[in-house]
Amino acid sequence: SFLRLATTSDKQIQTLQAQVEKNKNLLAFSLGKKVGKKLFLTNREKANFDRVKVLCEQVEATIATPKNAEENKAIQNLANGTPAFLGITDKVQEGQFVYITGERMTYTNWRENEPNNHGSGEDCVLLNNDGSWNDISCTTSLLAVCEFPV
Ligand code: NAG
Repeated sequence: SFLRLATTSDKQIQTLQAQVEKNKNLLAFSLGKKVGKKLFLTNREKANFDRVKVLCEQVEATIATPKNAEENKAIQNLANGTPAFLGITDKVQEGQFVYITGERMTYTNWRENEPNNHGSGEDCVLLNNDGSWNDISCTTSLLAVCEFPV
């Protein structure tokens, strides 16, 4: 038959996969801080926690959640002196900080005497410009940093 289905060949798929890898490298190099399988990016917007959560979800990412010192440092460098939200809260149970994905925390970097649920209460987490963490009101406007699986 002279009718042919428009299928994608293995070779074309390989070419596309290679191009996707190149694009990832380009993004990581030009914009982000890549650590292992995570790429941290910011749009430089400052917003409250719920807004930052939505901003990240809209691009199929999650709020930056450092799970070791290297990731914490990468977010700190990207934030470049501007305090940022982390994807950690104790909204569900006061004093029990957990990842917004629900899992228990495996790494923390609290500043001395933090978390302290200061004032009328603090259920969100801020990454200070020195890399240390402080619990803070979720209605505070802080830098939006998202993490992308790469
Ligand atoms: C307050 C902080 C609070 C922190 C305390 C330490 C704000 C709104 N509140 O200024 O999170 O625990 O200092 O003394 O920044």
